[in-house]
Amino acid sequence: MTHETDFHDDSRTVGETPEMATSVTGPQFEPTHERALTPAVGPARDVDGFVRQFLRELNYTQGVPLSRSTLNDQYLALARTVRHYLMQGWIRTGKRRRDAGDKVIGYLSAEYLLGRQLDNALLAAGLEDIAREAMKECGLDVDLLRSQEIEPGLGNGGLGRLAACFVDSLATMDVSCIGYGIRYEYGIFKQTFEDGRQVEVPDSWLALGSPWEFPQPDRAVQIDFGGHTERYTGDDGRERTRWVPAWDVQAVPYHLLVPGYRNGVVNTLRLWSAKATNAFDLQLFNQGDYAEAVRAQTFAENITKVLYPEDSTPQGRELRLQQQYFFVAASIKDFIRHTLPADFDLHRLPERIAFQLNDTHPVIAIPELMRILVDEHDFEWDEAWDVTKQCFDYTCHTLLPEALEVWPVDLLGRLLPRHLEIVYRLNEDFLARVREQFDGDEVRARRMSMVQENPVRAIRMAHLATVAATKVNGVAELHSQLLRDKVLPDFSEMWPDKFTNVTNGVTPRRFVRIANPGMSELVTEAIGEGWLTDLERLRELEPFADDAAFRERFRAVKAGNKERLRQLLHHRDGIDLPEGHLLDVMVKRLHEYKRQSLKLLHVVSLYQRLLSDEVDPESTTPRTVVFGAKAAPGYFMAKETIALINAVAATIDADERVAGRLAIAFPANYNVTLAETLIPAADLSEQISLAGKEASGTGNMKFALNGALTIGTDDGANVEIRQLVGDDNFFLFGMTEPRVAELQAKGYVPGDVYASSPRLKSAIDFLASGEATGGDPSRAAAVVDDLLSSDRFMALADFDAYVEAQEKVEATYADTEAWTRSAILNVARSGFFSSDRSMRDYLDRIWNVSARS
Ligand code: 26W
Repeated sequence: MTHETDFHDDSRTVGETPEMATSVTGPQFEPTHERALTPAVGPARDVDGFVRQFLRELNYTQGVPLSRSTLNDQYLALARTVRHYLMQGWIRTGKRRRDAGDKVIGYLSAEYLLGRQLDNALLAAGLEDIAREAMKECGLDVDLLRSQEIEPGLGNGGLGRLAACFVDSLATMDVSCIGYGIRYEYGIFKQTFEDGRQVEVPDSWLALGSPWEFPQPDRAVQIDFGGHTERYTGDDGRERTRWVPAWDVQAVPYHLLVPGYRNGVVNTLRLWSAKATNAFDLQLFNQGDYAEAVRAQTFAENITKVLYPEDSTPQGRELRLQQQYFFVAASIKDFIRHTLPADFDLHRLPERIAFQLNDTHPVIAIPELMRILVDEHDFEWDEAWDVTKQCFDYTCHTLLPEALEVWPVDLLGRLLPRHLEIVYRLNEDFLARVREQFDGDEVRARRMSMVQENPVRAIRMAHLATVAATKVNGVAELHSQLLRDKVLPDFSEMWPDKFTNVTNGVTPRRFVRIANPGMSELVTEAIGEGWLTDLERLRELEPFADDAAFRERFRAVKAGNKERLRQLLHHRDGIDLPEGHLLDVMVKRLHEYKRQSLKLLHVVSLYQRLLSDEVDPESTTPRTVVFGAKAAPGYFMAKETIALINAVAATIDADERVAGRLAIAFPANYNVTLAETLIPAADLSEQISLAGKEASGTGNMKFALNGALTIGTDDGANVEIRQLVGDDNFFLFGMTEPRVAELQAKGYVPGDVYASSPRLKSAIDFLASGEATGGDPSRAAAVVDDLLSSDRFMALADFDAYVEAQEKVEATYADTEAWTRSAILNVARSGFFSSDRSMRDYLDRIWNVSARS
């Protein structure tokens, strides 16, 4: 240590800058004393100020001198230091919003897949260089400290990551937004492989400290469950209902900071944690029955213990419904009680809040708001419904019928008896309207009902959401169209104007600037600053696609990103990626509709080609295929597919004959952090779902923005990506959605496809024989049997077209200049896919709020 940095010397004063001097007026803060008005001053924005704050955190919060500190101590102190710089922005933003009485976007989402916080906070606050220097002065490496952070994985996949991108954009656009969600103690499981099979390990993301959250136990709210309802006559002589709950828990808010990009704005994410109302039963405890004494506590606190790792197949579990009600009830209560002024007239609620329902998971908020207005605030039913309808909008994120949530009425009635009554009454009113408008069409009424009768009586949450919401949107053009035409056709006939599309987007701060600093620098050099908050400006790169020197530099950046990935996989997974290969990447949740099996069949086919005498291996394009995917723990076929990919990877890896030509890597535990290194390194982006099944995809956008070319079907946002980047810069293959529907209607027989395609037959036979799985045919049995007998997602039907498209990929890749040109054009033409644009669309067409920037 060269500098006197071991212990913070408090005799030195911390620099003050006048612009930072502002008064701290928290929500309930009444200054009663002169001193209370003393401005809180943040640390000086220079290396010295940063070092001082860092040492203060290390010494006084972590309680260690630098010389005795562990990496984790240093990471926590660094995180808290950066957090310090954001606090004034947070306080100011809150005050400004309260003073202005802004309408708030209440984003209700059961998932936020945030990714690491430190990198984003450093970028947003503009502190990257200062932090680097400051750490260097302390003899530390900022990159090493950044890599210590365990990302908060409070989501499963696309839907949760989208929520994280959206709150980032809203802060960057200075829109008043509170993201409401659940503080799961354990996020999405950590994936490990044992003998190639997925094994789930709990994700203890809080274990080593959580420097980004602020608990507010004093703002806990009570959430009720169970019991029954009673009719009674109110003082005014009116017949009323009250809910007499059987048990309750406390919802404790934790807030996280959502910093805008270099605009001083810091919005809030409010995540709820469950705590028992009574820690334990003292009487039982005193009798010595310790386990029984804490039983209630364990029960209550289980509500936010763990994220359900199911993505798209809801299990209808009681605990999941508890989670859903828990977080929306807490959020609405908190908003009314703490965010609105005390005397606020709830008739005007829609002027102050727009709750966005992120899929059906938070839809129980609709009857909850009705209950609050009718039972607790004496609203007339119709009056309450009028207010409620104006407060909600609903986004659907799926097309799979099995992903549409339904809650059995016996479960709902047991857990939330009043809510069930409310839904029944809403449904009665709604069906009366349907019968009136459609001539007493009973069949239609049954189709549209919020209540399904078979196989069990259950509430269709998507119908409830659609009836209540002012606007209902899908997440890509094709998806929104299919939502109108196939999923909710009766509703779109009844209310054509209710339905709209907002194509998803991704935040360029995280997925371009942080993930791909090399390319970002190159872009800035070419077109100047400003594109990171105005991503359509990437268009200005188009002419550079024809500039040979620029292409050369673009390739150098890609090569650097590949090298960075090689280093990471070497250290993280012990995987040694070959150099100089086409890097072909398929990363996303493992699901049959996404068709990882189709990619695997292609790999097998490539392997066969290399082993055959027909092709000179030297003439083929050396290729490394990288998979990344988690399977829902109970999803048998998904887990079999993972095991099969790993078995094929091991076989190919061990086969000297194909060394240097073909490799497969499957790093475990694909997450946001890995995505940030993987995506910028990719040459080829695999987006090969069965047309009509992938609602949008957002990985597809991240790849295009980082200069990978897409091989994809006409599905989800691929359609829009191809339209924008141009047919010449996108490898399209496969059936279109109408063709899929036609084939399905006709009766799809995978065996016929197998029999009629020699290349497919050969790949499947090879796989079935065990030759691709180290001689063990049992490894491939489940997947092969399924493909041949049912192939629900028609992988076989698209196989030949896929292989042909891959041949085009190879031909194009062989022409380095043409490939680079296409890659640059992908970047230049993908600015549309910024989540800032998505947010602008929601603001203009759904929320009717304008952005400040
Ligand atoms: C367990 C029930 C359940 C049901 C559906 C859990 C999760 C879901 C989600 C809707 C699945 C999901 O994440 N959908 C994805 O949302 C992304 C963001 O809009 C889209 O880009 C993906 O295409 C879509 O699959």
